[in-house]
Amino acid sequence: MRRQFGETRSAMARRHALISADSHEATPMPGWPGSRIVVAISPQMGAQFSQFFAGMPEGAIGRAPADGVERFVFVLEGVVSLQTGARTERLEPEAYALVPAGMAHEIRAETAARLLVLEKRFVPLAGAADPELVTGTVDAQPQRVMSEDGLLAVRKLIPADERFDCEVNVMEFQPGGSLPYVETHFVEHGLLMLDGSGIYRLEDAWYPVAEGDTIWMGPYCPQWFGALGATPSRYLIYKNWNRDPL
Ligand code: UGY
Ligand code: MN
Repeated sequence: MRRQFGETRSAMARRHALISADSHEATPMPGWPGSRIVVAISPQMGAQFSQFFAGMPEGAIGRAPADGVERFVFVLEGVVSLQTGARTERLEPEAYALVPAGMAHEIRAETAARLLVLEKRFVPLAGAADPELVTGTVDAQPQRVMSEDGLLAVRKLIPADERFDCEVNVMEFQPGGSLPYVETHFVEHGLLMLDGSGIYRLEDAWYPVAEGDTIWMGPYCPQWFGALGATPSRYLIYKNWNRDPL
């Protein structure tokens, strides 16, 4: 990308956005003193959640979001501790946590760290119990094959029951693997390319994408991905889930 000529792969459309790292813009964020915050997805573009990167120097603190907001944290680099009441979890790269709305907590960078953070207003479900704190690591989750050719597999990071109003999955594509069809659905997605590269179809545009790219897919954004290159591709993908659209 030739930045001196004003070029970028970042693109904004009605139902989708691609944000490549060359166009990241840091902003201050209450609750994250001293951290480098880059908001990649936000309600300002039409999303009903926010997704940001937090670059934390060693010793930096991240405080809880506003009341009613749940938070998913994924460690990209470094080590953080997550303190909720008397419980402290150590999170290393590929570890994650879903902190329910209203749960007091603090994130502390034990080393310089880089996090992906997703936040949304929790949608309670009448009759369902309150969600609990979820923590885990990607490789500890079972891998389910999703395509007849065996080239696509998924790991689900959040329990599938109705207490939870969202899903976060890691989709893993062997070279040449693809989504089996062009999806169109009412749920939206926040996506981060973790490894590899490929072509993402979003609405009527096809984009080359690679590790570090963020994608927002709004409701009904036609979507398809095909993995390219000699090594597997992986992405982390959020969706609102388990709730009636009405
Ligand atoms: O779960 C999903 O909707 C997922 N298969 N979508 C996607 O990868 N774009
Ligand atoms: Mn989808």
